[in-house]
Amino acid sequence: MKKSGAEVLWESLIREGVDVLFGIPGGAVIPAFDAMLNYPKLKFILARHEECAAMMADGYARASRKVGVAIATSGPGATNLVTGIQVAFMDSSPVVFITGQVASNLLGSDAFQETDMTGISLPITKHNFLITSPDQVAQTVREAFYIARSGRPGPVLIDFCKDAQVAKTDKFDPPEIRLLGYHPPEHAAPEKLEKAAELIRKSKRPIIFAGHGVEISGAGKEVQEFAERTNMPVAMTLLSLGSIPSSHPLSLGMMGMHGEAYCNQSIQNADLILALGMRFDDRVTGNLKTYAPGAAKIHVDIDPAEINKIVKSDVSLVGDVKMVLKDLNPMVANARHDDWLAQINQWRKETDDHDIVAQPNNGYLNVPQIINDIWRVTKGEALVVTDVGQHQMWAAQYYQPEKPYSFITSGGAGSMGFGLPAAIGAKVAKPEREVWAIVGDGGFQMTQMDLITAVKEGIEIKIALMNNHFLGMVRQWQEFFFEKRYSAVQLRNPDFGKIAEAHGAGYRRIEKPGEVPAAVEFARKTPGPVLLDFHVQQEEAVYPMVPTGADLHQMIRRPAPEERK
Ligand SMILES: Cc1ncc(C[n+]2csc(CCOP(=O)(O)OP(=O)(O)O)c2C)c(N)n1
Repeated sequence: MKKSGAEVLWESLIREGVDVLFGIPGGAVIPAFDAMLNYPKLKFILARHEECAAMMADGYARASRKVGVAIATSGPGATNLVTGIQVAFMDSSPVVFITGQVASNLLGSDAFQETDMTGISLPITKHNFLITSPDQVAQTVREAFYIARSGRPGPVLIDFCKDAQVAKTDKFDPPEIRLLGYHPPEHAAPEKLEKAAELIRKSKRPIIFAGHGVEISGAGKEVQEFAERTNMPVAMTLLSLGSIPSSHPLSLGMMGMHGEAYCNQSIQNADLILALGMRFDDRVTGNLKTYAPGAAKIHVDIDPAEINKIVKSDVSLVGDVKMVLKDLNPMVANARHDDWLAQINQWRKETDDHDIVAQPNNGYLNVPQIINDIWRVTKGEALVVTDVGQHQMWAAQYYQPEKPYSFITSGGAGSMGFGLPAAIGAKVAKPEREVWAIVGDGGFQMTQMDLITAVKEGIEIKIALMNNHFLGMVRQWQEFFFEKRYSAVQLRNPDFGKIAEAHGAGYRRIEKPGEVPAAVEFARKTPGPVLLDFHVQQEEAVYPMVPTGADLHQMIRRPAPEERK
């Protein structure tokens, strides 16, 4: 018996292991949504904005390590996904986006709600497909999932013409993958491994960089073992926090613009960098001309396009981080670097940047303190999802995860609005985990409409809103680099209590430092989504900070306690 293209779509998704998807219907996908009713195995979560659906699917993918799926109609529905697609692309997140498209005979005619999604999404997807016949559906879905999750993961778009959803086909059996020329590498070349091992054996001041690729390849354990055996400290990127436990003595915490001062000092003084699955983003390197000047560089990445793109490597190992480390491990002897680690610990002692005790005790609520309280109450075990801004950097500094897959944030794209929907997706993926969204008042207002989705679906997320009445991160830049000329950063905020109430979510307003732990407990005990509205000090800055383009060790440091307000 023949099946419609829409039926083949759902059956193919189920075959790929999909059990939940996010989206909003519309004219060009009504046939697909109609057929979905026949597959009760699939849970559909109706978002209020396609951007949120995209970010929910992304949060789901990052928390579950499965492929996320979001679906939208053509035209405005599809273009509303674009920011979410870009976020997934920049952070190598495996999400399959399905968009309705006008009937194939209308393509290119400016038909109602026609948008060239192939053209629009080309630079921000790993791959995209246009389906014009039901015969293509099974094959396309199979390949889309394979591409999204294999090698360096990424978003894949399937643009699905309406007539192909309706028309019938007898091609729905599990197809073979036929992707000529697409062979993600796993193992690096043996002669290069030997060169890398030699550099590691010779080095006196080595450092490991753990990038997002460590989490993607599930190599946290291998990295930790390798670091312990070779006695190499580990610096992490924003996206790999938790890939080795933050409390591990070899952990240097986060590198880069708002990274630990001693971490950046270590990088600048290292004689060897072993960079694992990271892409040397400008937020990480600072001035490239003076970056890690004395260090030989070994770059491990599954994507050959990343090699020598920003930082020239002495040895490049193209392969999966986990496989490469497994191969490299037996080639490198146990080592000690006592002098080097003593030096790093000296730098560590000299900085009180991340010392909560040294925070100003001026009666104001401050964000580091709040995040530290959430960390203490949840024992560092929660899955934290952040929005973008100052609170994101403070969360990275003060919520120190012990486990991988515990810190989800929009890194490469840095997209405000990500926190709430991604937290919803993460909680759907990991219902057994405590999920906290840490958001700013600016970013929260970009996607707060989807609070209702969390309420309706009974999704237990706890939201810590850092309400400083500013677009804080931009304000900080204006304070530091534009002589405090505040342009378009002051926020007049709505009554968030009424917003929470309107959506049916729990709420508490917090104004004094002593109220924080009880509020966190209140959120944990109250069923359903809860919004904690922290009225924090308005003009605080994130320290340390490497100004854009400055040398990595030229950080603006936190003023001494007596100089603080
Ligand atoms: C979609 C989007 N628009 C604009 C920006 C630029 N931007 C980066 S941080 C920021 C301010 C964030 O303010 P808020 O959400 O209140 O968080 P805070 O920095 O105060 O913690 C802005 C406007 C962005 N990153 N993303």
